Amino acid sequence: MSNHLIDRLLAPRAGSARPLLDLPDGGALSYGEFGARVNQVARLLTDRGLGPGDRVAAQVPKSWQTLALYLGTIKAGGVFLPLNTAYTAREVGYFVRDAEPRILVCDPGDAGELEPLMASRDADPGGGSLLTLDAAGRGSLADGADTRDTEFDAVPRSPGDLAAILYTSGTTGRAKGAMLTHDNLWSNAEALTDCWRFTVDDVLLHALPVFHTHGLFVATNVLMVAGGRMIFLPGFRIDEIIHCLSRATSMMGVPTFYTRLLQDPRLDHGLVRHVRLFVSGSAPLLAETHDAFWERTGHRILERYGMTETGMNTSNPYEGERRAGTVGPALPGVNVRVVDEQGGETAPAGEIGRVEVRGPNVFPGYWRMPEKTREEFTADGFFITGDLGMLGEDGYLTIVGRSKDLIISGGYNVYPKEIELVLDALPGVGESAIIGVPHPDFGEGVVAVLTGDAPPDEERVRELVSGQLARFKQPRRVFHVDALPRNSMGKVQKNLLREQYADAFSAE
Ligand code: MCA
Ligand code: AMP
Repeated sequence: MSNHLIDRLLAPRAGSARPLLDLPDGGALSYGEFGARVNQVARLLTDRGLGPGDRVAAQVPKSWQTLALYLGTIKAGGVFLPLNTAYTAREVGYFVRDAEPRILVCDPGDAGELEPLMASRDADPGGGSLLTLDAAGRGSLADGADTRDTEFDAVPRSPGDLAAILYTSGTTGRAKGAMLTHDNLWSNAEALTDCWRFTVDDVLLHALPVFHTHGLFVATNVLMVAGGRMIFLPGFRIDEIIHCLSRATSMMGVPTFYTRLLQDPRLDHGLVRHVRLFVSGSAPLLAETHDAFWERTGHRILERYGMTETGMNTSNPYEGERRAGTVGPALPGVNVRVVDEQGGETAPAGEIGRVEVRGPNVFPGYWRMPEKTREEFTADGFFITGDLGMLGEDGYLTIVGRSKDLIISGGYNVYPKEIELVLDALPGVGESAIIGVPHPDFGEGVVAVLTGDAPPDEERVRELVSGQLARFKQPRRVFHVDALPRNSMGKVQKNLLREQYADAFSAE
């Protein structure tokens, strides 16, 4: 038996001198050098007791060593569990208790705080389940890998075995681990490489974080399947992006990348003369952003639609019309349908309903949550996305809203319930409602509306929640009201609040 993902993603270019990564320090790494590092990491993890199906959780800054950790884990038969670097120790604690990783890798600066989480697991053979990796790619993971053999026989894994778990928060406030199989990742990478025409000649500008599907699987896997190279940046810094764009052939980003680029006078046709493709996703790209980018650069941004649970589902075409405001037709092999809101009949073309998907990209379920998994699939095997959309006669999907209570801020998902639970427990707060309203940079910004005898002001709320919630989830505006508006069923009318506070960020 083979290792399904590794055999397809890495093995074809094992030992190759072809460049894979251009690094921020000016260095570069070939496929062969990267593959050798993956082997060293796989060996280290195995020596530390990692067995098939064991989880490796990682809350580490972006570096090429993070990518080696991702594929080293999978090559060693493990399951990779990346965590947003913005999460607090309290948030990480939940994931560790829920997923029970064999190994946790963190920034050396966080080791003191996170060590107790793993202390109980330290009786494992090889000892020491906490490893460290910093932004420069140094730490005990790197030190341990340095001395290991550069050869490693991949641990056999079949298409249906787990390769990764990615947590997504839920409407109940409790995060769920989406289990992704080797074939979920492989089938999606293969389809996208083909649809978007990635080849060995591609140079992808990679400025996304590598703890989410977009930056980790879509960008990285696609480039590796194609045999192309990546300009691997730690994050989105406009000067660096402008500098690197002149030698890139492609970029993948969230809408904020594009609105920030448009604000920079250096963006013009000349700057992007080598670029053949700009891709946007993770949040809605406004038609006005699409049009403005076209006017400034001559490029029509290709918008696609996906989810953590499903990878990518639809994409505007590489050749053919890239229609602003739509996310294009279903990818080959993926079934997308829109059903009426009661979940009954397929909605006629042009009518709004629930978006449901089925295909090799769709995850098998949530980690240790069989009930929740059952609720989110239909009897005929479609995953209920929680998005509302409509399909045109020609198969183009338009996402018009969400039935799930979700805010997307700069491409990060924020689930109101999780924040409301924290705010409701603060002294002086009666109850809280969290809403998302238009934000000029992040698309949507988080606003809290509070009731109570003496509710805390904006600054105090920030202080009180800082150890509990990652910064991107914290309310950027706080308003006080006597009572929250409710309908006759007693449900908070968030639509009214969204209207009332629609201009909360208009001055930014
Ligand atoms: C940073 N901050 C944010 C966000 N990012 N606040 C709200 N929303 C955000 N997204 C806060 C910081 O805490 C800080 O707050 C201040 O903003 C500046 O932080 P900084 O690090 O300088 O921000 P940045 O580097 O400019 O980041 C903005 C960003 C970044 C480039 C838009 O958030 C980003 O790379 N987002 C991409 C997310 C992504 O990859 N999503 C894909 C997941 P303060 O100063 O007040 O402390 S979805 C997915 O994978 C699905 C499957 C899909 O379809 O793709
Ligand atoms: P996540 O759970 O972080 O993977 O976020 C997935 C959600 O992001 C989807 O269910 C959509 O609501 C949203 N999303 C992703 N891509 C797009 C897009 N191109 N347009 C609109 N919404 C999108």
